[in-house]
Amino acid sequence: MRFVHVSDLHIGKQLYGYSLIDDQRAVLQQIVDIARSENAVGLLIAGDVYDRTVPSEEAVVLCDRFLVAAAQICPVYLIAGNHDSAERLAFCRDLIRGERVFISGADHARAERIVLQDADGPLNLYLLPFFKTSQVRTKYGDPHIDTPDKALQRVLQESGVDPGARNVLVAHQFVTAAGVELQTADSEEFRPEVGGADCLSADLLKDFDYVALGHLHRPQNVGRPEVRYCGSPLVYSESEADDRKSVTVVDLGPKGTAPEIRTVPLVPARPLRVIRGKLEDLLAAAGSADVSADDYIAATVFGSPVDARKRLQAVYSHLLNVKYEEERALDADADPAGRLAELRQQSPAAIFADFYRKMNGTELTGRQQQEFAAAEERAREAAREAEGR
Ligand SMILES: [Mn+2]
Repeated sequence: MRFVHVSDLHIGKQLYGYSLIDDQRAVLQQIVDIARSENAVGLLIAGDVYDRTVPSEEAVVLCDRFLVAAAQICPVYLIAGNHDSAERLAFCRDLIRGERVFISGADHARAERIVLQDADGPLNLYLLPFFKTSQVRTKYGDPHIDTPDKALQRVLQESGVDPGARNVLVAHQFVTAAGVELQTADSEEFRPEVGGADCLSADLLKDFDYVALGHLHRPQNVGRPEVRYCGSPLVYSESEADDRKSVTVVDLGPKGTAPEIRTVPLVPARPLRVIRGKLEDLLAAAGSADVSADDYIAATVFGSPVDARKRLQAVYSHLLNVKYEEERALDADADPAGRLAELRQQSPAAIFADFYRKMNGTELTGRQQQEFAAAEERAREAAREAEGR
């Protein structure tokens, strides 16, 4: 049974004031085309369908066209992510199930089961909208549900998962496993907390033959290949500029056999490029092999040349942002050993004063200088004590 797994569409998203609707229309068409060429039996959309709980009109129109087109290829199964309103997303859900669009309900504390059939027998597909621990605690009136793992345990118990059956889960949460460091991106509004206080443990998902996850925008597996974030279909922040976005295609055979999992690349209509260098070089780069004048451009300019933004804008039609890098930092890049030798000549107070000036654009006050001197003295004392021991 072959599924195409996507997530984090964020339909209606803007990037530095630019509407991404045309880019999204193009990439959603690619997803429909992939579902067709792969002969998928289902398109799984693992949450964050929209970028906002109250999506714009053009976002609703695009989502509408996308779901209609996709449902002509194969059934569509979608859940609400943290960016969606589960209630709004579920509009007319009971009606449109008949048209092969299955939307998770507004109940955050239970996964809905849909039973599918193929030559290998039944397969239980569970649709679980994004939930918070507090929602599960409130729903079941159980004060002991005070961690994400306890909440998930209760949700799975209430959902009646049969370990012996073929099971697939569609969910939108932070999931982690021992020894796994989640790869985050700047376009995710929330980050998994250090130490994993808001992360669910992948161990609790052992009864699922595949877990189609959304929430993280970079494709990645969590512990085992069958617990997978497929990632967002487009680059939604500078930090993802080098990511290759894709959909995940998963083939499930009989229970007990490992599913076959692979990716199919998505090609952005307008790529996002990060460029960095002297203003003249950045202006000259437009139209080179690497950069096109109508790409989305995040620029870092060396020094602080006059009218850098204006001049870049005159060349690049989709300039996102301009950052400046100090000449001093450049020298350091060019000659790190020399810079280090120079720093060693200076007192800690002088280095700190210089750093403060760069960060804040103002000088340390007398009081702040005293504070620093006191802190430095305490540090020296601590070091002397440590040596004496
Ligand atoms: Mn998201």
